[in-house]
Amino acid sequence: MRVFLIHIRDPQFYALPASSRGKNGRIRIMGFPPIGIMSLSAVLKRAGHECVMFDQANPETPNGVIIDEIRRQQPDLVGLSFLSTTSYPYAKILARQIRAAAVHVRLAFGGVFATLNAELVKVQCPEVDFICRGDGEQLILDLLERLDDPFEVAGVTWAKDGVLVHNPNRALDRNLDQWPFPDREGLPLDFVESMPLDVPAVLSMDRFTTMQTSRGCPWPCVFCDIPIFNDGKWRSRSPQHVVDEFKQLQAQEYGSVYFVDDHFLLQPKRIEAICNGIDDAGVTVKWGCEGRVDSTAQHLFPTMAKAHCRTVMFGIESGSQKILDRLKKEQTLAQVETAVTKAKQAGIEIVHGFFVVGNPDETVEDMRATFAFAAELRLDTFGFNRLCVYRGTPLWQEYVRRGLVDDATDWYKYFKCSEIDPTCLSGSIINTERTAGLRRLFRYKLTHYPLQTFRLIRRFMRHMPLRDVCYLIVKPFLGSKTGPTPNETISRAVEHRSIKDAAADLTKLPDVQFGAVSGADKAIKIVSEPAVSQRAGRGNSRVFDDSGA
Ligand code: B12
Ligand code: SF4
Repeated sequence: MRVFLIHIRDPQFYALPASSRGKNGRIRIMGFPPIGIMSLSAVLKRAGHECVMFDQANPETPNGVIIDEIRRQQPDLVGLSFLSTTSYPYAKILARQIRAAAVHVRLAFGGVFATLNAELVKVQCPEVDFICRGDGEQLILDLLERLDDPFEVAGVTWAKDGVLVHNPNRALDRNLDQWPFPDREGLPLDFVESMPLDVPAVLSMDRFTTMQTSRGCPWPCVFCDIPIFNDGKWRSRSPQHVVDEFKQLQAQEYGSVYFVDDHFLLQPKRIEAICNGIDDAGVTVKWGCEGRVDSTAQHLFPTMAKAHCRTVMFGIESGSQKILDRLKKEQTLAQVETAVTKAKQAGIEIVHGFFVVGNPDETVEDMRATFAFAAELRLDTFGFNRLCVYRGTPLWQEYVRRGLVDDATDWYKYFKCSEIDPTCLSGSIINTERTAGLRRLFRYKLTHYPLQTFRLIRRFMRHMPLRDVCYLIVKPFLGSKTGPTPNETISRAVEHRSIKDAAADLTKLPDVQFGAVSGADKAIKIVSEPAVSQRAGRGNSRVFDDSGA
């Protein structure tokens, strides 16, 4: 069968580098590759299906081109893949454009946001036939066999005769080694990482890609939906399987790879085996990963550095123990210090700290403590984002209980906590404190760690255009406004992008809303109700804030 897979993008998270074609003729995109659809494409092709991928970052395949191809090639299934709340409006618009152009094509949504909001998404987007929940590899194969009768396909939310059907969850796939490596060559694009990513993943201008060696995380952080997406479990690929993928990357001339694992540092034996395998195979691809500061694998930082691990990123979140506890982070400030110090001592070139400000119950003193703490740590790079709340997280549930969000009407929005939670500092205080904190932090770094700072800036200059380096340095000081900035509003996509005109009418198509819940199978009667999409289309969704350093 023929399947089209489309990766939906939030334009904030990619850009075309100044010279947009590499020596190999492929268009170069600064951003992360769409590893979700690349994984599914490899699975489909191995099973004998035909698969064509599109990435909204590709300037040569705007929505109009994708739609023309759908009309021309009549795929059996078109899958739209998107990660988060902020890309949902773009997915919705494209789905409506496709439906308007190709009345009979089967449409599917997948990804974290769609998984966690499946029934609501299905009701709001009746033009999408299947909302696919959780891992997609086996699911998409099963779905292709039963497009007309998906009752038996676990993990699919769909509708029969106007009644919503939420098939049972799919059992978690523990045998990740059974799947082929992602189809990285199937798109005519080369990815490089650098700006506009707030986070310098590996910091190079080499051919860049991502890899997933494990899935999930069992910790209870209140702002995170990963434990829910993965049923609180952590699953991993075998070291040999990971090393074999590294060998393939080396053969395909990738220079750097970033692990999109939620917690790579979980299992010491596995990490050691991967590092030894990389060394033994003579692989020189640089890599980076994320993990918790309480990892028991810290004695392996030297081994990782030797195996070309260049970047380790920690979710530090706060310099106030009170706030760490409020966020249920289950880590101590002492653990943070130990992890960062050990990583630097081991020779990891870039140690990055993710921080959040604007937390519930956070005071000005807590914020100042966070910047002071960040200054003293031997971090190379850091980001201070304002905490946002997403449906599916424990914090969202708390806000529902406290009457701060309405699950029925707010589910597709996301909010800076400070905009809705009276226990947070106000937006203007947070921004003022953040700017002042960053100034102090930079001054401290320059005076106390001049060599480290100089080396870092030199490294940035080597790998990034001067314009981007300057932007990276001044960006934290630019965000003094309160409330969602124009760049941060989802409506920007609907109101200001080139797809505006084509999409405007389509976003006014009637949505549907919950009617009656009928029976134990959670089937829900769908009734037409025009208000929802127009609300969404008008862009009253609040959005996010993300100023990194
Ligand atoms: C890498 C990453 C990024 C990258 C983007 C990469 C890219 N290509 O666009 C960057 C750094 C840019 C980024 C940015 C953001 N991210 Co992010 N990101 C991730 C991360 C760590 C990994 C995603 C990934 O590559 N997974 C690996 C692939 C293989 O999995 P997958 O895409 O889910 O696909 C599988 C299934 O979902 C399914 N599937 C997917 N699509 C489809 C389609 C069909 C038809 C089918 C059948 C199946 C299917 O099959 C695939 C294989 O099993 C996730 C955490 C996570 N574990 O998912 C957070 C995550 C998705 N991000 C999140 C957030 C909040 C953001 C930001 C909004 C952050 C911010 N405040 O700015 C932005 C917005 C990005 C956007 N809208 O595009 C949240 C989403 C929460 C939510 N409910 O919305 C997550 C879950 C992190 C978290 N802990 O909360 N992110
Ligand atoms: S440790 Fe990280 S991935 Fe795990 S629940 Fe907390 S924030 Fe999410």
